Amino acid sequence: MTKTINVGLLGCGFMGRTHSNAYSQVNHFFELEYKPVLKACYGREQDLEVLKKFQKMWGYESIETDWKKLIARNDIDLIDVVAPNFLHHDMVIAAAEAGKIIVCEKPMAMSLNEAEKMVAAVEKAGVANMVMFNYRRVPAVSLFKQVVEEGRIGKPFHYRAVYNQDYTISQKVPQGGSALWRLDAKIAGSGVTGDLLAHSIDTAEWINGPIKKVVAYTEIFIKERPHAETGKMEPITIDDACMFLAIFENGSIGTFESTRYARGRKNYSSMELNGERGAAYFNLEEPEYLQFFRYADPDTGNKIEDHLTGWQKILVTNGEHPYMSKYWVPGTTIGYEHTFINAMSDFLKSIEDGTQFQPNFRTAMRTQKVCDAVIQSAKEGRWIEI
Ligand code: SOE
Repeated sequence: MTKTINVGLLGCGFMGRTHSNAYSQVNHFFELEYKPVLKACYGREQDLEVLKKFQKMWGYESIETDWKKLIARNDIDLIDVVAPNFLHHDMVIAAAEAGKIIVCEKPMAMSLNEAEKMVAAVEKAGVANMVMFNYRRVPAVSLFKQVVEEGRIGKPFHYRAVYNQDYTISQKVPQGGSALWRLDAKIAGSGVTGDLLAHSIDTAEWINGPIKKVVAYTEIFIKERPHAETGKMEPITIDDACMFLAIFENGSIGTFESTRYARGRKNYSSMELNGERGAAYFNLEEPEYLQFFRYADPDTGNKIEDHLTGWQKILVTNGEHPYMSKYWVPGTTIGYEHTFINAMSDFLKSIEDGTQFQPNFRTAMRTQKVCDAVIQSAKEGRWIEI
């Protein structure tokens, strides 16, 4: 029997669209006991026209311009927080106190201090909770994790993550407003560290285990930008670029790099792990491929003697690949939006089975802890233990 879950969405921007699409599509591809119903969405009074357009396009039954009122509604089961970062803390705590299921977009908070309070609230309420780190659910990234778990990489030595974009190079790009709040530290918390490297850190710890310590350098290339709402020049306080070294608990060492000034790169997230028995590489500009280098047999550890030994570029679209049996036929690709659908399916299944979805708030708090340590390290110029 299908049970409905009534969704209340807090925010109607880019992430509001990706999450709404996931709720609409998930039951078309995955057989689940639960079916999300788009019950209500929230936007600010001053954005009423945007909100109404959003409601119409995605088919929400109603709108609210007061998020507290939306959370208080008895006909809402699940609160999805896709508002700018500075609102996550208050919205999540209110949703937990109201006993709602909670979905929250990354980064979960502005700081570790906020994240700790959010974890305490959701755990006290005992509600199902997830933080949307959608890139774990790219089939090729899930396959990357599987390859590691199967022992095909062996003892890991190097982890290398990059997450680069190029949309802030021009001095004319303003900060703030509904489109560019990610450049305003009061709204976003941090720059590329929370917005982009949070993804890389989540995936890295999922694939290669906990990070023990970090040392970082951040840069602000453009020191002042006009504010989108006032037109006034204001100093930039977010990190435009960030690089850090990481030591993992398993003894491997990592490099992480992120910038919004990498001319030519739009959403280039890549990761490579080099181990004793093999290596794996993924790059979001070719999301349907996983690259794998097989050096030794995972069972015996013996070198595979072969004059054709080299990198394999695996097209991750077969039924035996993660998530792919739910979509089309081998060789046909899926896209960015499916990473959210896959995550939503896993979340609904975890509610059905009574298990903990990963990453939940507690797991995401670790990523927040690493992000905070990275920012602190860049400020103090020293290694920080996690
Ligand atoms: C920023 O441009 C952004 O939209 C991030 O906020 C998302 O998390 C990332 O997946 C794509 O880029």
